[in-house]
Amino acid sequence: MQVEKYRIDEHNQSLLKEHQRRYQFMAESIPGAERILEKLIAFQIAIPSWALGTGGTRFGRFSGGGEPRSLEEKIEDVGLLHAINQSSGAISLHIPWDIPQDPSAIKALAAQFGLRFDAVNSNTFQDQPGQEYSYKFGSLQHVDKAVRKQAIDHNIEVIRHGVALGSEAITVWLSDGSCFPGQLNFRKAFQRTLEGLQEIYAALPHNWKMFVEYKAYEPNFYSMTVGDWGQSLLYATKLGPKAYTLVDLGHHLPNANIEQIVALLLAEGKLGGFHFNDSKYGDDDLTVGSINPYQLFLIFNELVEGMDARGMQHHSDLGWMIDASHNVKDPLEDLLQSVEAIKIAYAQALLIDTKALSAAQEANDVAKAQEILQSAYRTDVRPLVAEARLRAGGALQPIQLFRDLKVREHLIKERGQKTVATGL
Ligand SMILES: [Mn+2]
Repeated sequence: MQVEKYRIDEHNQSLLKEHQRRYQFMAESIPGAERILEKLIAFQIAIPSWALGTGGTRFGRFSGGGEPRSLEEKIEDVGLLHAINQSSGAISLHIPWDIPQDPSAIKALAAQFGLRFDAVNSNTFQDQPGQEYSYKFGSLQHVDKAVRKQAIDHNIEVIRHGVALGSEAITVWLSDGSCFPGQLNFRKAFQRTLEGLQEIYAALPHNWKMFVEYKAYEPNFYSMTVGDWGQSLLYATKLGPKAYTLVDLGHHLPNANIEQIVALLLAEGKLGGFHFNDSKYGDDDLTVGSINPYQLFLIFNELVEGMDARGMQHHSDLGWMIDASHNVKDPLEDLLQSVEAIKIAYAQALLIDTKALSAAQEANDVAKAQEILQSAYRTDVRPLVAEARLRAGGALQPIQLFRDLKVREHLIKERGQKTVATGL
């Protein structure tokens, strides 16, 4: 299904008067509203190919119907989101779930929807049919050299697929670790993993980045071989200038101060990118901003401050990706909500009076510092974000348009009720 431009225009026309009233009121009270709008329009968030269908949990999976059956249909779905919000102009693929049979045709299809390919993701956390060696006891950390070689070769193959599509980064997330004390020699596991990553790193094209993603626990419950940002930073530092740490918001122990982690990684020039999601307890992969929008805002505060301090381009110098899973919502509505939440947090962070905040910090004026942050956080920036969408050619109310167009009903008619997104 494709969303025709006139449907978006009709939708916007019906809401325009009320929107303009709200936006005008807001623009008058915000210094530099035009500058913020430009940044919001440029800021694009990559949609992961695995989040377009119902994810389910290890207990069960309840399909919503009309899920994409192929890579082509996944690209079509992201194109649909991008047409509606003009903020999802990239897709992040997962190999082997999304191996393109004809890369140039896939590239052309994506370009037709205005999409580019963000980081490609490798998979050594499950065994594929016909695979020679098992990853049951890890991949790059494995005691058997043949298993390690298989994992290295797979990652290099993922880079090759990414090159064909114009991607410029690989995200390596390893499920390696141990479930019980004594199972693993930590030092040897680290060393073997480092050596494997070094071989993959050596295969990176000159303009590529490698993102080393960490995770505190699960699927291993006693130790993870890339378990936290310190370990990831250690690998990335030893690997070299093209290696970076990737922060997935759900991959920390409870109450971790993620904004502080972000600030330090940025200061070290080692923050590569983000996997956005939200959580209450662990790696819950919930809709971005659904549980803790204040934390998201505080993270964006550090991102904006830290990137500005280093003279970085907000929209292009880090990888911005969603990594979520949807069990009870329509995946596409969930993704529209996630993108909106990210843009709202970003817009709020852009409103912070950084000079005044810095002065309050220098004066140890704690109450003032809090007032400055929360004054930005408590500003309803939705008219600003909607104005950015409108100027970019998107819809004023993405979810409303999605429902008015009966997108899901159309997709079910096209693809069937019982489809299962490939890879899930
Ligand atoms: Mn992730």
